[in-house]
Amino acid sequence: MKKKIDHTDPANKMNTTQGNGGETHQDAGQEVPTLTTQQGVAIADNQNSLTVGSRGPTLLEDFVLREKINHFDHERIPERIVHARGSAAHGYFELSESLAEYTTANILTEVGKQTPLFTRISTVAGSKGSKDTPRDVRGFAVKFYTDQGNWDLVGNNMPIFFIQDAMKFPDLVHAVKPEPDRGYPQAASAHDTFWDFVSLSPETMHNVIWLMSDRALPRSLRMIEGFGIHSYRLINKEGKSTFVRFHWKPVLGVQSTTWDEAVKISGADPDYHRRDLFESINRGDFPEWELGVQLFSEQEAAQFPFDHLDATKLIPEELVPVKIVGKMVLNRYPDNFFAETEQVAFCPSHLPPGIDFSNDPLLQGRLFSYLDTQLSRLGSPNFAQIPINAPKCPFANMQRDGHMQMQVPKSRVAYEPQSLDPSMPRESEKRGFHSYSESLDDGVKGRVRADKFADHYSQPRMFYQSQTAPEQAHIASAYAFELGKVDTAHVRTRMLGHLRHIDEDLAARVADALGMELPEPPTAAAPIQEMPTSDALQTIGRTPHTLKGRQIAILVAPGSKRSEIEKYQQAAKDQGASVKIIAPGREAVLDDGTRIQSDERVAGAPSAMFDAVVSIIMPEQAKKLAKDSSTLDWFTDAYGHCKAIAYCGATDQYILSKLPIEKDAFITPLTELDNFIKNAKTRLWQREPKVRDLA
Ligand code: HDD
Repeated sequence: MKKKIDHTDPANKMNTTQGNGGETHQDAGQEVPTLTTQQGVAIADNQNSLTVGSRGPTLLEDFVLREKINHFDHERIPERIVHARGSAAHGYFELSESLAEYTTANILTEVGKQTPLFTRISTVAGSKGSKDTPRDVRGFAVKFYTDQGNWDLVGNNMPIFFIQDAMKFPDLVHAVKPEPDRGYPQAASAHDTFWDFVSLSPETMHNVIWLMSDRALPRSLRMIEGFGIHSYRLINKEGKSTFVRFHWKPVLGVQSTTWDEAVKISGADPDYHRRDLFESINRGDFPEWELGVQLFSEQEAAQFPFDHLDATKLIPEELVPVKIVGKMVLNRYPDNFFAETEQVAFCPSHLPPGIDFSNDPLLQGRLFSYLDTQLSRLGSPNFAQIPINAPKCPFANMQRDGHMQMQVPKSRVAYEPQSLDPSMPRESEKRGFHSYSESLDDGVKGRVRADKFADHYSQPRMFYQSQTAPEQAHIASAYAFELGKVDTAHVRTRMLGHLRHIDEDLAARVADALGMELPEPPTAAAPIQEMPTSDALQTIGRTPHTLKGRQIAILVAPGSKRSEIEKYQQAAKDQGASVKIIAPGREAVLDDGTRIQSDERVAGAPSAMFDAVVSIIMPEQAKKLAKDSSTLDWFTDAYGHCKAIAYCGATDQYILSKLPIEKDAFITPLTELDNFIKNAKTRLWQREPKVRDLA
């Protein structure tokens, strides 16, 4: 006899989904909705298929089984061709300073107004299931549901892009994605095809050096900047245009990890950034960014030593200051990953009246690509009707039918002009979107690039020279690591030639680390200009000394002193940090006989995941842990990653003294709580050359 599953057993209860609002019944005293098919037919048995006898064949007639399996078979949709791995949150934008002088877009003119939005932050190269912490650019896409229609500001965490013309995008992406014959590497630029392409495309040099910098290794998605990159236009009531570049400045400041941390985190927690976003929003620690604008006229742009329509060029903040006009707050994690984060469709072509495009050839190509890609990804031109994509202001048009049409338009009229139905929508000269009336005299058709686009080295040079010494060392080491993974000698050599144009010292450091000779530099297409350095381009130099948004780990074990743990917990929390308790197990009995729940086991939570570490353990436990390699790595890595460490006597005697750790000002006994708190707000970068052979 077939065994029937007991439906009243709570272990066998299914989760209910939205939309199943049908019938309910009493189950163990609780109202639960009845499980139904898609047609609303109640399901009596969700555990067994319909068979002939208990051991006989399954019947084709079993519509419950067929519908369930059929839907499951089609659950996956194509992942995004780039930016497949992403995490998102709902929130709002609030304007603090009106830009009414420059634009008619309400979102930028009505001070105090809150506009709902959805923001998705992504890596670029990896697949949907790839790790959160590769060396990569981060996508920074914001969908504002403005009352004049959706505005998608689709940018990155770096203010420039790899290429100048959309024509090169498929080549760039094919070069960085896993090599097509072997299917690897995943989520990595450290391979021959990427470096082959970029070394043959000098326009990529600027974004490549950002990619080699600490900006490509964010500590948290809450600690990255965002940039709209391209110049856009703001259009005011008189139809006057002002160019604008958009910036997102994280309220927590910019912070990155070291490469070694990123590598270790990716093994310990591939979802490190997603988890951090989820946890911080759920504990009410809402990520915030200020929106900044760089505003400039056509005449001012003509004086820049570069062309602002070239997306490989940033406009230094010292040249055009960033004016802060509002704030974005992310205060709600999505309810359902697929419905929201996966199905959200950003298109740079989505703009409200008062904002317009520039002629940047990269942006112009994007205006086609995003709308197009949603068709293959989401399967229908009706993707705008999916709740996460639909505008929150009224919308109506004559577009009809198509796959998965959700609307039921009620009229005999589906065309314009018409005179049969006065309730149908009509165009509005007053409210409608007007493209900027730009007069273009240079009307010769051709595949040409502006001469001013030819300078590929001045800005990467400015970027490198603007960095602090530890950051320069990280950049040199990153080039050495990545080129060290390139098997083709002439590709490595070609890259070293480019580096000579960026900075001779950088080139020499990388060549030395690779054991290679420096080649002659290639001919530069335009003279290399000496630009003033800009502190705004640093990461370490701009990381605020704070515990806000950071996380401290306290290692405890059976017998640890509760009073000490609480003292450190409280001090960290007072400064805005969150605390995780790490222990050999998931529970431990403390000195006062009470039991503590740990957040993680030490074997599963390397110190790379935290900003500073504390150890409060008793001698017997310290002796035991001194034989555990993950505990030893915990301390060695905290030291190697230049972090503050607070230790108790037993930790010192049985663990630290056995490790290659040289005591310094950032390694303090438990009694020096204040010093630990001060140190934990930053890193002791001077320690780094002692622990790592940087290029
Ligand atoms: Fe792109 C996705 C950012 C150039 C074609 N891009 C995508 C996303 C971001 C960016 C953040 C993910 C959006 C999301 O979370 O869903 N892309 C950029 C930036 C660029 C840029 C900042 C240069 C300044 N992109 C670019 C070009 C093209 C594309 C030149 C094509 C000609 N991008 C795409 C795409 C994607 C995309 C293939 C993949 C998924 C999607 O659009 O919706 O169409």
